Amino acid sequence: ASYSQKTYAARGREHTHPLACELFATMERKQSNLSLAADVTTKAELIALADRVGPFICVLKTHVDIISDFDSDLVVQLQALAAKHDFLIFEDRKFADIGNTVKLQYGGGIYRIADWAHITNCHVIPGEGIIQGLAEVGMPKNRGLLLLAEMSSKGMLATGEYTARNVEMAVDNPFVIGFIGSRRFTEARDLITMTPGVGLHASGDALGQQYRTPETIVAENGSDIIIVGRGIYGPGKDPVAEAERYRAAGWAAYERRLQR
Ligand code: BMP
Repeated sequence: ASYSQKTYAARGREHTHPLACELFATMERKQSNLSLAADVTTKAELIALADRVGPFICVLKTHVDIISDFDSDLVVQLQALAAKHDFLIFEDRKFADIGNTVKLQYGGGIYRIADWAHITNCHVIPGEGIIQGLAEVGMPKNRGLLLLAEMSSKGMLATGEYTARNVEMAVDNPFVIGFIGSRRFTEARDLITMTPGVGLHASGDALGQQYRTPETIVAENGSDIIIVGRGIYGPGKDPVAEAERYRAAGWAAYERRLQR
């Protein structure tokens, strides 16, 4: 049977990557396949949002380089919230350079991403060396990597042969736990798909974002985790009510998929 026909709990028991086991177990415990894309721009806003929405999510997705007052205390506080609310942290860094450079970017600089982000991601434009460079830093820390096999935005160029090469590289590299993309890509091993561009509130934004529903993404396409940002915290929204709405919608779509 396809991995998308198996429960998250069973996949967590059988997975070979300890971080994937932890992620699936968290999803099952919280009955949540929802990740919050917390694209707010100050420390205080990020901490407040993560604390309010934390109970409903399995993964907090960050862009630390948009925080105007970033400091190492932010990371300490995010880690405390991850422990309090039982979620993992995914820094959406989208590395895209040669292996040697991304090693320095991932492990060092101001952000020291590998020290606190359970998950990060990269483009494979430079070739397989980018995965090897990131793995040298992340593997000893038990981190996991997602490849951007597709994107959600209008006119994106990650299609066809490029997407297929992403899938081959993911299958071959044990540091890779999955993809950013719109569907399940392979049964070669249990790679997790996380999908941004999910929304019940709009069909897109003015800058090319395109939204699909949890039902399409999880029940029909076999993706595992929905990533929702402005649908939860956008103008006029109640983030707690929206987070619970998206959590319930994502979980219901997962349950329907198991029955298909
Ligand atoms: P929103 O739901 O507010 O549109 O936010 C989507 C989030 O997912 C953003 O943080 C964006 O950087 C990220 N994202 C995306 O939208 N499309 C992709 O293909 C890859 C992404 O990481």
